[in-house]
Amino acid sequence: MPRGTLKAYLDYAPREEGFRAVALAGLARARKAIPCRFLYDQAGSELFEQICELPEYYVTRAETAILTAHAGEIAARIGSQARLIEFGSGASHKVRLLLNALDRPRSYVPIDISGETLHQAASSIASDFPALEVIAVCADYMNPGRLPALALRPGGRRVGFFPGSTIGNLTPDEAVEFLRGCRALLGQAGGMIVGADLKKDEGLLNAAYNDAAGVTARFTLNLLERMNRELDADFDRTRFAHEAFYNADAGRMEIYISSLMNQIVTVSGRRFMFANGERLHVEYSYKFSVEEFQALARRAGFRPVQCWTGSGLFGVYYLAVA
Ligand code: AVJ
Repeated sequence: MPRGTLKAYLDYAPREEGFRAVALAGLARARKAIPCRFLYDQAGSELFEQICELPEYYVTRAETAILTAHAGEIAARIGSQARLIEFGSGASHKVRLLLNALDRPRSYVPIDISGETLHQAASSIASDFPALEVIAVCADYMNPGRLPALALRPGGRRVGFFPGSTIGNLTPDEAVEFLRGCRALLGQAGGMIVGADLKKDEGLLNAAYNDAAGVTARFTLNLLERMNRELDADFDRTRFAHEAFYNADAGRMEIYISSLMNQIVTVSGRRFMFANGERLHVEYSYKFSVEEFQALARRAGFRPVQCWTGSGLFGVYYLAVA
């Protein structure tokens, strides 16, 4: 095997006609909704990168600070010669903090649906960590139970990595389902490192999703432009607004596109009515106390081992397969 190159690139991406079918079904519902994964086309991914730099959006900085400050302790928990599997690896930035701290990691398996980004990121990791076996898997990581067992179950201890509070996009029941799938993939001796946002002052939360520069609004409303580009839709984005607020009872941020007037929009030749003030749901972002998140992990068959919270804004959890 040549060192410093990708060992394998495996393509299990669904041959998606997906966006059109899912968007049309979501717009036809009594409560209109489109799943948040469709926010991340090229433009949306670039806008999300900008969100991560916003003064109000503490999430990425807080998690990176924790991974940086505690990389040694986290690496000690993971142990030597581990196989690291990242769910939704994107540009593979954060994992470098772990790889630098780990004792002789054996392999890194980034899983991401976005093939081009995945290939670039995995190749770059492979050349920067020549002793590491890098196996890139292009697939929908949200169904870990259905991932190709052979590629993902190489010998050695397997540890999952799921940073970024992406788990907060799922409802608690969905998150438990997801973690159960991970557990099956990781096997008996396995473990999991998960980043999940903490509950905190509502003012801070609302500011983080309603930034003064309006980047988050552009990110949300890009979904309308994506429908215009890809689904022959005729949304006028000036007739809609980004709306984000903390729902304290449910413990989550709720993000919507709301209609500023009564209007009819055409998508793929089908007409949809929006009433003034009607909302199209695009995202939940759940916030957990340490106890809540650890209870959720237990429901999924994990034993919470340790949690790092840094300055108290964010939680990084080490979970062992129970
Ligand atoms: C990428 C899901 C963690 O919920 O904070 C940021 C997405 N949406 N601002 C989050 C997001 C609006 C983000 N996650």
